[in-house]
Amino acid sequence: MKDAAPQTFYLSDYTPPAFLIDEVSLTFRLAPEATRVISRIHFVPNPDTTDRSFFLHGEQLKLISAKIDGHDANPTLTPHGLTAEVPDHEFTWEAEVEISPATNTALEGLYMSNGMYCTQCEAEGFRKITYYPDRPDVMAPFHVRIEGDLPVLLSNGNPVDQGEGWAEWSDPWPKPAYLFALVAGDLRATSGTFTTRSGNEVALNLWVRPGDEGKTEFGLQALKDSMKWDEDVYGREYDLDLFNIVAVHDFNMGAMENKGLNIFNSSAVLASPETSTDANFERIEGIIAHEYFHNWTGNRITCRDWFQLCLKEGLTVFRDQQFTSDMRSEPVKRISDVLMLRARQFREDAGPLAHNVRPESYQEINNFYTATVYEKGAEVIGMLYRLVGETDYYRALDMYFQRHDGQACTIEDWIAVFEDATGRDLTQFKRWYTQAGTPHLTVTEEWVNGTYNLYFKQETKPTPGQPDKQPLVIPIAVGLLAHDGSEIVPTTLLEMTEAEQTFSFDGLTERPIPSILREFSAPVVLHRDTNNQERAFLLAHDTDPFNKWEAGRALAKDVLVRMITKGTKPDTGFLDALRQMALDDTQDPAFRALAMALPSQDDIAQTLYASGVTPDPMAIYGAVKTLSRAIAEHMKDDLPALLAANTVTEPYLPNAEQSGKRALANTALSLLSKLDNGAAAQAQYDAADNMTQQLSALSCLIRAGAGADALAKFEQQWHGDRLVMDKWFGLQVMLAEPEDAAQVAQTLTERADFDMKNPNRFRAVFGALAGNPAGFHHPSGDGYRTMADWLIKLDTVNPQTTARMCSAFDTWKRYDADRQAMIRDQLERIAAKPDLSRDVTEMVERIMAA
Ligand code: 0A1
Ligand code: ZN
Repeated sequence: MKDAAPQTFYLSDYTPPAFLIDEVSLTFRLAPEATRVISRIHFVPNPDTTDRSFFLHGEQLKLISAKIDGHDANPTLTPHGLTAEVPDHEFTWEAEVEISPATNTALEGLYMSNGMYCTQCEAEGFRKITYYPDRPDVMAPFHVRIEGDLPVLLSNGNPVDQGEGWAEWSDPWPKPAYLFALVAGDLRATSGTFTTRSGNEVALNLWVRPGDEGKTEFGLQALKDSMKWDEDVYGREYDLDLFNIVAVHDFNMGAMENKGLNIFNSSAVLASPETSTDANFERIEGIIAHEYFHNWTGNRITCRDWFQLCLKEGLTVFRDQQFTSDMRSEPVKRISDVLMLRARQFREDAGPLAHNVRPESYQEINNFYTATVYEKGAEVIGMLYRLVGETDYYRALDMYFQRHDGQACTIEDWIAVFEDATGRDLTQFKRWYTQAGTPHLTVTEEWVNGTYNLYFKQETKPTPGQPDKQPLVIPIAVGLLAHDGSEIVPTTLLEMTEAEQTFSFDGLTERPIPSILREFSAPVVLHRDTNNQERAFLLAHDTDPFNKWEAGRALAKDVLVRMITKGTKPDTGFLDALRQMALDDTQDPAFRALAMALPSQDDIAQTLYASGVTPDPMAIYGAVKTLSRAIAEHMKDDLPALLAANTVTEPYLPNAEQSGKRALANTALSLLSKLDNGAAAQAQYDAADNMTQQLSALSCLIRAGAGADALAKFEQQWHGDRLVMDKWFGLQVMLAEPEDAAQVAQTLTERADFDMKNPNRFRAVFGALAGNPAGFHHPSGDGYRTMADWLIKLDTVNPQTTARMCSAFDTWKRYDADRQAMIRDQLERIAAKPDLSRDVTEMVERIMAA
């Protein structure tokens, strides 16, 4: 059944559930197209409300039978569930439904992937499994029996009993339905144990399909490291006898924190040196930590409703960022996170999809698993951390766990904990949750008689539905440097609360050079009238690694913007500064690699647009290419030595030290390939024994126009490995010449191993098309057309992934009239598709409304 007009849900409409549940028993009789789900649920009237209406969510279910206290329930079916007459006291609901996992290509609810059964219930997938109050504030202990002719049958919690063709599981921790999970298949485990600090031995298993056993070791270690870290840093212990992780090939997102049974996209857990890059290893370690950390921030304490999603996601992202920074390099992690934040979240905040960290309405909640909820949500926690300080932060967290364990909470609960733990009034701070858009912070300086004044002004532009913006609390970390490079005022946290505010520093003997927004202490765009001489000074002398990097980045942007808008040549001041940084052996190689990377084409487009210039993707592409070549030529004599000095000869380890060196070596290689037609890259390709080196060499060869041979060899070597082949698909589209990109993508879809039902493969091709800005925005319009063709096809198969990919079009307002018209045509074409999903309808409407 399709709605005439999709319903909009509002935060302000929240009402508590009429009934709570104190016990759930589920029996699954698995069959690919006719799985039976038998439920027995004990409902109790909710003492907190007088509402006694009974509604159960349910979608795409075939109801076989329904009873209340043993009598026919005679339910009334509605488009989204059912209602029934119920007693005004506790009662037992028993139902049997039939579902078809084998034909479930949306990958929500119970579905099949590569011969195995698995589930994805967040946010609202459980209603596709059985009739249930599918809302996170209804928490219950689950007992699950699985019957099926498969060797491994898993669910949440601890195993109770099992026999030939059946298994029973019991999860003692009350949980919302979105954390339910079931897995059944022919799976192999890599096992380990972890002893908690109170002495409980936890069995750990990482389950994979036969053939993938060689890729589990790293993930298992990452899990152990995460368990230990959460004990050491947050005092959080694991609370079951067993922790299972399962890798599945078909999955819409990265991974899912189901209680005791995490389900992972295989790309987010399987790793080996031969098949995974350093970046893959780091991402996997972070995602395993993220899902594990959810056990406390998400599962033990969950969200009252989906508007509160950032309560679990912002905090858990912040925690996984802390973890990675402890495991690896703090500055490198911070720089990478800010790069990601700016690329995804600032872009979102500046366009038609801008929304609050805590949204106030939605049509399809799956469309709000966004960079704003996750990454800006984490930045908000980071600001709280800086404002209250480390000690009070952990004191507040202890209070949060103690006060709210077992509850479904709101942002108000979270803020109240910080107010109670620190005595601060956080009323104004809370605006970070209720006001969309990235604040622009402008600073000017003044030097009067030994006093140095920093005058700040904050401004947030209107966003959809929010014309007026209030001043936010902005923690601004500042340090002051003398002209000899020494630090005269170490990092100090200024707390800005007004729209305009001045901070003064007395008793200085010379006018300092300021280093502002150290560590990127708030998610804002900083504007400061400065010059390249000062930027070069900060690049050389800033003691704050983030701002040191930021100075280099600002230099590069300035050079690129002038090349694009004024037609200037790459300037030698910049080239010298970059060279000096690259060759400075006192700096961490990973840092140097980051400092040498030019801003992305999308970042430049975003910067130009923000300064009132209509970006031309082709001009940006050309400028980046010219500048990279100029850097290569400027460093011609240094590159071979830089490459050699950073080439790791020891056996491959995916650690920070080695990966930093490889990153720097690969930066050198990519510059060198602009001068030697790919000769050095070919040598590296032929000798490579790990994916990091193999893939970077392959990229260099493709860029140098000499990739055909290596691409063929690569395919020959890896055709049996889906995850590696995803890289092969993606790279060709990502690195295609602008005029070819759409055709390269289209041609790849014609291969037998292009399967649009597999989100990883679809994203490999079309995520890469969106990630090739000059190709996607090519004046022919081919990029837009090809993308729309495939989004229309995918919508019927997998609405959720289609909707996420619609954001490729969310920057349309930046571009010239021709491009805007072409994009609108494609968006209208998508909107006109018969039976367009609710997910995509909402996305296209929001994007076009701008
Ligand atoms: N909670 C998961 C993310 C997730 C969300 C939705 C999903 O399917 C609709 C799947 C996973 C996390 O934050 O990792
Ligand atoms: Zn999460």
